[in-house]
Amino acid sequence: DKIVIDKRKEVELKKSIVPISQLEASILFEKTTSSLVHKLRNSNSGIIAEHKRRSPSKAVINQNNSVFDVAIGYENAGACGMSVLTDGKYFGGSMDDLLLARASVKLPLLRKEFVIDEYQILEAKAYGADVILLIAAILTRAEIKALSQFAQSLKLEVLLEVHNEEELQKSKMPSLDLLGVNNRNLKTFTVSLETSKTLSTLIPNDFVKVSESGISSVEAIKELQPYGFEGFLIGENFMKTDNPGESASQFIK
Ligand code: IGP
Repeated sequence: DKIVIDKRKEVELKKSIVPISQLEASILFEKTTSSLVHKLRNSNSGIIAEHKRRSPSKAVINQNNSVFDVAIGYENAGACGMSVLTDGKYFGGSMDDLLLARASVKLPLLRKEFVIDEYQILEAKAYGADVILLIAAILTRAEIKALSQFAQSLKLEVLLEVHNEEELQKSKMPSLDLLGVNNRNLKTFTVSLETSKTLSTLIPNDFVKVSESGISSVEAIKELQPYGFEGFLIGENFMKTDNPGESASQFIK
């Protein structure tokens, strides 16, 4: 996988210039994290709103809004959490985006990244994240176990993303907090909410179920709720508009 090779390179380069001791020295490293699980279970919007400038499937989504305006807009709209893409090459994001989001809002923050190494988890913590993403498609069961336990030891929550039954069966373990079903096929980019519906029955109830990608209407959420989904990760639908926060507030109201 091209992206995993890129990430290994990126992590090795970063390790050589920003040692772990420096990440651990960040004042954010001492901050108590806030729970996305708690937010999703105790408020009604269920929305995890994403900051996303572009993606491999769409070259331009948003070039104009600053991350702090988007973050504040999402918080005011009543989102339960915010997802911040930190990958630069494919999504135009950065660690600075995460830091600025952290400085702007109290919402639980998800570092949206292709995590393959503990270093990225320490980095997430040092830049103010509350939750990390692990993607089953690019990790072995042993890697998911080691990375999720490491994240939890730092009081970060873990959202594990799957796209099919095989990935789900491979990944089920107690060290995960949220289980996300990605409606987008990462190879073909086609989106179908049926993916969430089909996999929902196979997800044990001890995980908070999150439906990710391609959600563009309140009706879609109403359709997914009966399948046990409590979290809805939405990016493009908000970010493609001139005012993502305002779009989220109309969606949530
Ligand atoms: C958001 P959308 O279709 O609302 O913009 O999707 C989110 O689910 C998507 O960005 C995403 C993603 C990922 C991005 C889901 N899993 C893994 C990068 C890596």
